Amino acid sequence: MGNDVLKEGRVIKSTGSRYTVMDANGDTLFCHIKGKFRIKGIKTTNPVAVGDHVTFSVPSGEGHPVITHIGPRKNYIIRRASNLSKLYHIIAANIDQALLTVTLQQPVTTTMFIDRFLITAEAYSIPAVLLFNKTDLYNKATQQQMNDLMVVYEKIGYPCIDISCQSGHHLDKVAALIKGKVSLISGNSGVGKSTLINKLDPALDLKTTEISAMHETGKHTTTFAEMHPLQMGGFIIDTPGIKSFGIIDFDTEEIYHYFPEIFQHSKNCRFHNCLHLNEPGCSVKEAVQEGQISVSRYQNYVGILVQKEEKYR
Ligand SMILES: Nc1nc2c(ncn2[C@@H]2O[C@H](COP(=O)(O)OP(=O)(O)OP(=O)(O)O)[C@@H](O)[C@H]2O)c(=O)[nH]1
Ligand SMILES: [Mg+2]
Ligand SMILES: [Zn+2]
Repeated sequence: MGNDVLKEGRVIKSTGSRYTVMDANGDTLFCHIKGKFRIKGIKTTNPVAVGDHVTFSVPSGEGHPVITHIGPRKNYIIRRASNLSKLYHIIAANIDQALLTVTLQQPVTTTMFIDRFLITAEAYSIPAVLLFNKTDLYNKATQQQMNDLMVVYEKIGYPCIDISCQSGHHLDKVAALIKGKVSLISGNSGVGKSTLINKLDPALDLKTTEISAMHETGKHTTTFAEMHPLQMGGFIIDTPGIKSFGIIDFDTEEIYHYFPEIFQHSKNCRFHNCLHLNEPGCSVKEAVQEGQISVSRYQNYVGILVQKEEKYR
């Protein structure tokens, strides 16, 4: 009694009322929460999220360890608890990077898909990296297409790596990138996410891990995120919900803020509220004409803007 020990750790799994916390030694234990935790500005269904740094007290006698404090979050991703709900569910917090796996063949990842993903990552303050997979399938023309895209995205500031899970090409680079970090892997179905993860850490076997969540009480139908520890150090975040990453409701005027190169040029537009469509004195359109901003990025920006406006008409 009264000799509770305070320890620190990281939430790696949440199943509603119970949290799996990994301590500094890499040991995991189940924790409960005590009291109320609130985040400013949003109402959430879950107070503690996967990825949270927490302080917990371990009772000297009987009973579960209890989470008593949550450290500040550098970022977090959320989704609505249900379609019309004002409540949000925090999927994960403190993510170091988002790896978007894209393929130019089997299947074709569109630049629209890439750009939608990237603006969401920007809005969440999560650094993004593009992995071009299945390069073993590419002929000269497809390779050229990939190189052109890599130039476009590298220039904006998104690192790009061409890889092949089949041949193992540049998988060492991906390993170096994820080592010791919390990475979220995303991308269209069939681009090779599971294949990649299993190549990087054969011990992981994600499917098996998911099924092992047997002792979850049937109360919650929500699928909870999980951080899978990597043997090399670091974690991979995997959740079905993150496949549709674009769940942020953007305001029309803020969309271009998440296209870093458009945002940069917008500072020189004549009108401070320029949307870079047909306004006179638009520096963004000038930069597109001069080739400083890629045409496809600009078109996707306009496409996202138009689609958003149509939704509310
Ligand atoms: N040729 C080739 N095929 C690959 C490569 N990487 C993965 N594949 C194949 O692509 C197919 C889909 O791979 P998955 O790893 O299941 O794709 P996924 O992204 O996990 O798909 P979902 O789980 O549906 O989202 C499998 O048949 C893989 O063998 C690659 O580098 N080259
Ligand atoms: Mg998969
Ligand atoms: Zn403009």
